[in-house]
Amino acid sequence: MTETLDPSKRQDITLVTGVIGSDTHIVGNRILSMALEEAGYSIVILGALTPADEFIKAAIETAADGIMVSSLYGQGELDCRGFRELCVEAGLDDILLYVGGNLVVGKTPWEVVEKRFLDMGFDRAFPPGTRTPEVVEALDRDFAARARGKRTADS
Ligand code: B12
Repeated sequence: MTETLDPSKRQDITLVTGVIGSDTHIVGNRILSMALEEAGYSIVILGALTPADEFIKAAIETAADGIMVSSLYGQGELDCRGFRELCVEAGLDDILLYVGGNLVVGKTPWEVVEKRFLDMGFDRAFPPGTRTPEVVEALDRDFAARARGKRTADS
């Protein structure tokens, strides 16, 4: 059986959300932020048009446990390049990094796109059309795994 986080523990976990780069697509990020808040997680909402270093600054200031990056406008790969390295430079070596929205450009298969973001150091990348209960479930599993000293539930 896969271990999952006790929902009462979600309030102890802080997640930073935002839309990276020059991307103005705010709707999905807002829905995601509200769903995570409703699930009980503590959410720091940066909104649209957020430079990479603003995510990291906010994560340091709030002692965040994870960063949820949204990207839809097709520049996600460029905007997210070096994101994990920026986290490491700032001392956030182990912070959980998720990315989602619409990361696919053209007809590139999802598996190829996903691998690119995982290779960049994101712990999980989510395909277009991901529903919020799936995100809550992944967070619950990963934070339960982290409590046992693992990086994610799948590692
Ligand atoms: C509405 C819209 C716009 C609006 C945005 C209004 C606003 N301020 O939000 C406007 C008209 C401004 C716009 C502009 C542009 N857009 Co537009 N837009 C869309 C559209 C139709 C819907 C996006 C949306 O709101 N979806 C609804 C929400 C609920 O879904 P979502 O964002 O995917 O979020 C869900 C999940 O993905 C997930 N999720 C989201 N973020 C994250 C993060 C994490 C970590 C996780 C786990 C999950 C997660 O949770 C959400 C809840 O289920 C899409 C096409 C589509 N049908 O998706 C194109 C689309 C995103 N746009 C596109 C493009 C190209 C543009 C422009 C570049 C067009 C242009 N040439 O000007 C500009 C970019 C402007 C900019 N600088 O940002 C392309 C992107 C293509 C790509 N990825 O390669 C799309 C896919 C259209 C297309 N098929 O070509 N757009």
